[in-house]
Amino acid sequence: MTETQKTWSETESARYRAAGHWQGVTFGTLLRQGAAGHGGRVALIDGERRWTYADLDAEADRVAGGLRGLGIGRGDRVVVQLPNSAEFVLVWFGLQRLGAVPVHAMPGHRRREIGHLVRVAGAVACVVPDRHARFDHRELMREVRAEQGPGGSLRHVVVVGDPGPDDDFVPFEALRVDPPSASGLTATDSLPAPDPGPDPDDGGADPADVALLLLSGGTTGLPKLIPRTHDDYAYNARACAQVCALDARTVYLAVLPIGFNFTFACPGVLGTLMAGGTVVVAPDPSPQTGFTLVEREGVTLTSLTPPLVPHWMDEAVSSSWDLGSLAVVQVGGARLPEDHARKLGPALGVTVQQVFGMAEGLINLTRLDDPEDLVCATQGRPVSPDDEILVVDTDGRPVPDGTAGELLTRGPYTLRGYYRAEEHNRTAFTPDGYYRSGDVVRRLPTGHLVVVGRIKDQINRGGEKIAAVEVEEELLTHPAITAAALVGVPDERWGERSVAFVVCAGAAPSAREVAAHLRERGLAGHKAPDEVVQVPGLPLTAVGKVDKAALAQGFLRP
Ligand code: OOB
Repeated sequence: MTETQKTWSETESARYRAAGHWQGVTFGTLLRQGAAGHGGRVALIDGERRWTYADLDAEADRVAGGLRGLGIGRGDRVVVQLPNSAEFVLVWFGLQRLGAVPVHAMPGHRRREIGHLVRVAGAVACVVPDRHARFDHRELMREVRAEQGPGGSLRHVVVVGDPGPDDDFVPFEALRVDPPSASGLTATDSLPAPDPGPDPDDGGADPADVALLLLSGGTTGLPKLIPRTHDDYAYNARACAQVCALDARTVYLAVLPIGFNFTFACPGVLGTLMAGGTVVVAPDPSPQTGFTLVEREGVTLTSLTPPLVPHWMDEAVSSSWDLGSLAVVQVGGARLPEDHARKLGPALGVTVQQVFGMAEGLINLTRLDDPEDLVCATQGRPVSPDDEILVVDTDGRPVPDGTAGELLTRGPYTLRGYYRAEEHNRTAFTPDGYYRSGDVVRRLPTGHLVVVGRIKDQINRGGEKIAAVEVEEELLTHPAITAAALVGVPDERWGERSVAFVVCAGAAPSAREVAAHLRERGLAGHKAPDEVVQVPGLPLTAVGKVDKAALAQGFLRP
């Protein structure tokens, strides 16, 4: 297939290289360098299991050996749907070692999302847990495979844990094959002996190649894929690490889903590993689990979404945890109420950092030495001096600082086009390459941005993004529903919750029934509306679009 992936121009690329942003090093090589530089230091901790940099490097080789034995190589896409565990990191670097491309799925994704990702990415394999959160991912993979049919791209399913009765599901353990160069011995092995790759560090990948595919929050049908290159994503992590002053003493606790861009590279897992620090994986986001790990491992940095903040504060003040090592807590993904921002620092004895980022690229951080008012009342400023920001009115004209407008951005780590989405790319970017974020912001003279709203048709439920259109289309497949609009309304706990306004000939289904229907359709659970409200008809704007503002307002004044 000929691909016309939109990317940076030669001039821009040269500029980003000259500035030192793009360093021309792939992730496979970065890990090798890490092992050479601080091989004996602890890189990764998951429960009782620990990997030094040297271990992680050797493990990446083993995983790569097994994946190569399956025929996976440079440029191949592999959907990785793993919960917070060391295996995510091992698989990720194993793929990087081959120049293959992980697609970051979320643990909550179901048949619709995973099937879509496999199709759009043309994925050759999926890596899943056996079971997670009382859900059997092998069952999900059987369904996805059946849907793909014999002509589909999917050739392998790798299962971390028990592969179950399907004899063609590959157990992750059997995948770990020592490369022939290392010892001449193979760890396990019914699998064919691996061929040595063209380059043992990264499968011969070019730093300008796509290194991973992230998921967009989405405003259209199903999630779009965001191509991130080695050069751009390494810079994303490094620039964030610099702002956060990471070094070899950093101990980062991954609380949010590890495949989430925030957790993985802002600075997160990658930023910490690139600084020679230690990553600790939290199996769940509860403050009890988090604080236990802070005490045990001396965690210095972590990141949360706003709905977790009150729980973490309550636990910190009501029990006697020793949180002395914890220096910085980042909060992002959705708007953090200013009041919570002010209380969080004193409650945990930490410096708070607000993070306004997007999988598409641009990351804004408040600085560790910013005055309290900027930390608590803004969502930070761009991490790179070469991030270009425009705040524009509805005609696309720049507005003065202090005035609200849509945020447009381009720069050294912001995409120029979604993956295989030419049609969508025509409207998602300006002709000169700015990404239209759909966020409404005010810029202060300091460069800090305040997120004041959104023009994209998306609901942000405590950091989890829901594309209204996607859910509306699914709601219409319910036999009782003839018209539907999904609207976000303010919510104490989530910041925003989703309300489905439905038109029905008879009685409307309950929220429970709707949730069951959407689950049946294969949709991730967080997309089910929190409430279902029956209306006689959907109000329209002057131009004939559904008037969501009116629906939301009517909801506030019952
Ligand atoms: C992060 O990434 P995504 O791709 O899940 O969502 C991006 C969108 C932004 O366009 C904005 O609408 C919203 O999430 N958002 C915020 C926010 N952080 C993200 N809205 C208000 N305040 C904030 N602090 O959510 C993401 C990626 C990397 C780092 C952090 C968050």
